[in-house]
Amino acid sequence: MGLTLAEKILKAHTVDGAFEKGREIGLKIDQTLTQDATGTMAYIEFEAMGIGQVKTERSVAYIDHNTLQSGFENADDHRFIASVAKKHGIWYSRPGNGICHQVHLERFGAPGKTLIGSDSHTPTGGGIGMIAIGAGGLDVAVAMGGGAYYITYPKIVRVTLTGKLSPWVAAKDVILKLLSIMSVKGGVGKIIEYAGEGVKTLTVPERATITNMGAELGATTSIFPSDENTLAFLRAEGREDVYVPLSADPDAVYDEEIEIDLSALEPMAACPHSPDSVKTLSEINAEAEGGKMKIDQVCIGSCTNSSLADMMKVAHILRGKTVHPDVSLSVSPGSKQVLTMMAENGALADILGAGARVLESACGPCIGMGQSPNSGGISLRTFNRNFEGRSGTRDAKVYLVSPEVAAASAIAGYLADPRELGDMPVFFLPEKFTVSDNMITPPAPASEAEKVEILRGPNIKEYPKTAPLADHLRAECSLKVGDNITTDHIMPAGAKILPLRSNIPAISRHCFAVCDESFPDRALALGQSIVVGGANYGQGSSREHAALAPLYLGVKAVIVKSFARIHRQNLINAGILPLEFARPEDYDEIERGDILAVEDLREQIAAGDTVTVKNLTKGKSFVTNCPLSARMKEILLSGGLLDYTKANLGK
Ligand code: MIC
Ligand code: SF4
Repeated sequence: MGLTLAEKILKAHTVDGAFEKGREIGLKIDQTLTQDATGTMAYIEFEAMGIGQVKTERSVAYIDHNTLQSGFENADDHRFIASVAKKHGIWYSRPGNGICHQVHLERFGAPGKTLIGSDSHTPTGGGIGMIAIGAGGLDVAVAMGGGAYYITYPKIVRVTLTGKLSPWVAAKDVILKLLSIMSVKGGVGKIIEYAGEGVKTLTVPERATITNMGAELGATTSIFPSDENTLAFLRAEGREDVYVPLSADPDAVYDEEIEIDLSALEPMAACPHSPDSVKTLSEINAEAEGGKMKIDQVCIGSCTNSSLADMMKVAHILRGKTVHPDVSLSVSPGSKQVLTMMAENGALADILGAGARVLESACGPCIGMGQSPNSGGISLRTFNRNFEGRSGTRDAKVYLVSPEVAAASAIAGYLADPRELGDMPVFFLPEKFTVSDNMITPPAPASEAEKVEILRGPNIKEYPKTAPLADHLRAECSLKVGDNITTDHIMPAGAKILPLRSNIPAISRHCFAVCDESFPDRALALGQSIVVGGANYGQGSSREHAALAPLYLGVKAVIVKSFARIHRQNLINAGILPLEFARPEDYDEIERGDILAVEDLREQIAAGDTVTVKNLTKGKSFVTNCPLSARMKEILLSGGLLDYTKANLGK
């Protein structure tokens, strides 16, 4: 039986476990990436493990999230990361060089390699045929130390693309379509593999938009074959030497198949507050007063849509026009490379000429670092997430759209269909990009690593205290939340909170702020407690802070209907019990304030896949599922991955 493309790469990298469906496999990781918002913690953990030089082929530390520097905290974190990188063999991409996923695709990614990154949009690398997976910082730290990265052998979904995109319909519309089919939880435990004739019609930046936003499906990763278009992209980067052609075997067997006819797609938008709330532009406008949805803000950029090709289309639409007086338009190109080429070819002048506010090449508004909309404002963004509150304005309404829709709407002042603009210009990728790696600092030679001093600021605090799993647990339910709780609910980001990413005691004051501001005080007062939630709990970001803040606040277990992949792993890594109701109805029987208890917890974990919980307040018991591999059981029993790794280092 033939193998799918994903299976070929996974198989070639499996170093632990049997390569069988549903089993846990340990993967050799070729490359890692971190960004600054998760990176400080990842490097604090890496240091705590006492590993010298990284053992990967390539590890890169990017600075792209926290670049406002409204206080000393960000600058201190950057200096810390730069010094750790220099000492331990990690390449350092300085602030201003661009968004990690865009720069990694341009400068380091390679077909057939494995990459894990402490950011959920790491699957962007699937656009050039990598197995690129988002993970918690601790998992990345372990991989940098040469440890395997464990996943459950995923289901493989074949998405067959036929036809060709019509003018003004974009790669963004392909992934929005898939989100409308699969939903934000449809990809959990799956790899999305693209195939079919339509693949050839998509360039690498378009493929990367699609694999990037595969994160919103909850998928483990997404991948495109490596072909002529991959070669053209790598050649333009001066990196054709890493090219290898890759595709699935003709007789590969898939667990699920979906077909999308590119020719049948039309411009769409994801409506507030979920990336899978997808409607066509005409459907949205039809619901608006006067048949046109007025807008207040447009933001173009983020790791989803900030390539040169995206920017060229935007420049074309804006050329000679002026942004509507009621709209604020910001544009953040994905990398220094993109911005430089826009400056060279005049696109930047077109964008500036129209009155756009050009921001630096970084995540910026996507993570709430500035550009929060006005109260109740309507914002069109080319980003990948529109969770409630993420923009920094609680009652703002964020719609996710393609750069074409964004630019056309910025001029019109309402949600506009770019197809009304007439002929679409054909934009060919240049044969050579303007390449300069002068903002990427190489590490010190291993022989000089000893001498490099690690520079820490006062905001950088240690990893929270952990303890081996207790034998008996008795704790109050300190919070009960509903379905689709995102990590932006659990541990919000934004300009005020992001600078605290290396200070768990301080950041935990904001834990669950979007749902219940009194949670941190209540949890601390209780000493230890349990959080209860609904389906797809922890979707979104890879931030392990969504586990570390609860750990610091004394959360011992989280009981939900179902978990998102990365967050569940982060809970295990932090030593917090991830339990799933065996009967979803049991969720309804628990109230905040109920006292819950688990007897012989260590024994139950060691013995099987279920844990029985007693609700002492209601006088009832219920069963929860907790399927864990033998390795994961040991991690939980030891009090988390850090303790487990320290104990097993060198074994
Ligand atoms: C995000 O898009 O939410 C982030 C910010 O990039 C996160 C990482 C983080 O929280 O630092 C992600 O997607 O993993
Ligand atoms: Fe940055 Fe936004 Fe991409 Fe996250 S999704 S890496 S915040 S640009």
